[in-house]
Amino acid sequence: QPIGVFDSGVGGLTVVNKLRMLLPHENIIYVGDTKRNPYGSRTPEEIFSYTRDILRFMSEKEVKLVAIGCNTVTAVAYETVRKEVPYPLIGMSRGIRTAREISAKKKIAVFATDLTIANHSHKKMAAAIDPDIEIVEQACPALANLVERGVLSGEEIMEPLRRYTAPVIASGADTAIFGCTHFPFVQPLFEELCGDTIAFVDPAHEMALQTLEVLKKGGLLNHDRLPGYLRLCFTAEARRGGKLAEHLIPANEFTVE
Ligand code: DGN
Repeated sequence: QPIGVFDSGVGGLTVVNKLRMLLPHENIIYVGDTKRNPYGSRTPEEIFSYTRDILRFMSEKEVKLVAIGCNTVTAVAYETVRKEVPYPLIGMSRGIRTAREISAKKKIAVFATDLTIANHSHKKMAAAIDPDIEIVEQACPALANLVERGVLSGEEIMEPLRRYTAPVIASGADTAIFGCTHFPFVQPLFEELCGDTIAFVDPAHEMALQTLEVLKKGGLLNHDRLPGYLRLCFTAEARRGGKLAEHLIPANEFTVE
């Protein structure tokens, strides 16, 4: 049985990437909702409806677990929809635990979509883990869409990135979390702008560890010695999705539908 992973578009591929490193024998079905992207500026009702559509599709594919590769869906819908499905549903990790280990100042920035920032979900989780952590929230409204369109370098993306990183640099945060799964695609650009002062955390790593743990506990690990397959499904423009996937995953290792 496969694992399901989904996102509003290509962002969740950064999660697939980490999952495949940690769980190379698992089969993965990925759904990128490229038709209805971006989710970051949708209403909560729309997010619920899209999420339920995708989870229905995953049920038809008889998945044994679904990992949500999208912070926006996790922030808005996770707590409700997890009770509606017969398999374990894992929300996108917030990366707070990893960031806390790294941050000497306990001053941690979060780059995310408008909707995720408006939800303050990183702030809430940080407060629950360690009240001494200070979270600096930075919405990046244009960024997910640029990455989605494959704009991974040049002035078109550097201009908004400079605007988003400047206040975070000024805040003195020493660590930053990618609070949107599209953003690790452009980690080198973030690093170019933030110099050596900020360390970046991709929460997909925490999430992959959590997935491993849930599979193990449920006796659901695939003990096949063969490498797992990866099937990428996009609700529109499958070729574009497949092209971006090549940035992360060796080209001949997946099929696109
Ligand atoms: N990749 C998604 C996230 O992590 O929030 C959302 C991107 C989007 O649709 N704007």
